[in-house]
Amino acid sequence: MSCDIEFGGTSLCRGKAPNMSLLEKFARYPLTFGPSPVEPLPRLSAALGGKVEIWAKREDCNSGLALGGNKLRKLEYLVPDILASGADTLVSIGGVQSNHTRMVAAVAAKLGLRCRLVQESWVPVDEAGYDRVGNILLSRLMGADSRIVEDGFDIGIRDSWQRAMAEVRAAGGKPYGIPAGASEHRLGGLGYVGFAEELRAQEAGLGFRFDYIIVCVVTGSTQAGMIVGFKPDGRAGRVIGIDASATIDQTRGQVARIARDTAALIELGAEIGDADIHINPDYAHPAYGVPSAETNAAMRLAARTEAMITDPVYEGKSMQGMIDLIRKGFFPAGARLLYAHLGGVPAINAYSGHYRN
Ligand code: 5PA
Repeated sequence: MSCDIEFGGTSLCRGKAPNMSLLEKFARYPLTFGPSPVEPLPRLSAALGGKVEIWAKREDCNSGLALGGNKLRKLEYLVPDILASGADTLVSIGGVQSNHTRMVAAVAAKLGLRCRLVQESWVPVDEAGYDRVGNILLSRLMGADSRIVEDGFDIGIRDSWQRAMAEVRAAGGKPYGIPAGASEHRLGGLGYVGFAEELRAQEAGLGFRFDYIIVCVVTGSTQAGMIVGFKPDGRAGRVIGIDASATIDQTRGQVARIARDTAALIELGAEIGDADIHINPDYAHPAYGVPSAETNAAMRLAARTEAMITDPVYEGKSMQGMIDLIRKGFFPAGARLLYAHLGGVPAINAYSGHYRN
């Protein structure tokens, strides 16, 4: 893959990231600060009985681009392909409060491209400001052409997105399509393979390995990439996906397919089996984008013990899942857990009514 963007005399695309052996042959365009921080959460661990040690890897603090988050790690591997395609407009899709579309808007601004966003009505909310604050506000600020449509929640390839690409073409533009969460994209799983390699290097410095990785899952390429990345050290099945889609069969199918395609793409040399894919469906209720009382309690606990802010759509649900699984004794005493904080905090502004008291 080619990349000819230069700044200050250095190429901004690195064909080979340090210690990224599984990804050596893929070009990467840096959008993040570098390895995201790993930090202990001692007060949260103590509040939950102190039998397990909880740490977090702060993907929410990974970049200076529009508040960062997991999508940037994925998009780092799409940008060389975007640049090689000669496209002038990025076209992507998500809900009204999509973090992913905010990140696509950020990448477009950074690359000097146009951006067309389809914001579907994924969440049945009626909160004042839902379509004005948080993620959509930031996307508008970055110059994206963000248009709200009525279609409901679905993580697959969407007609509304294909129509938007046709409209860009009809207007004389050259679109580059990025599906929801960058998941159904050939290169969408690579970023989180890199997460696993990055963590292994951090673990070497810490002098121990994490026993479990807890991660929120919806469109699937975050967990799928992790499964592939942790397969070589035997931890694929220790990646505990907490579903926030509430359409578990579709999410599970998408994770399995992306994991297998990504493993083939990087020539992993190992099969991804069913035992490598662990997704817990118990915390997505009552619906995608709607927090339960337990979600809000989990968000409050993380905020009040560690000042770690999570959102009601994604990370609040994986926090809820981790807390409940700890309380139920799912993890053996002494286990070290790594909570992957994937970002998403801007959306909390669209849910202010939940947190007034
Ligand atoms: C999202 C996704 P995957 O979609 O890769 O499974 O990741 C789930 C996830 N945490 C977890 C945060 C903060 C997320 O934003 N967000 C989507 C979006 O449109 O923002 C793709 C759904």
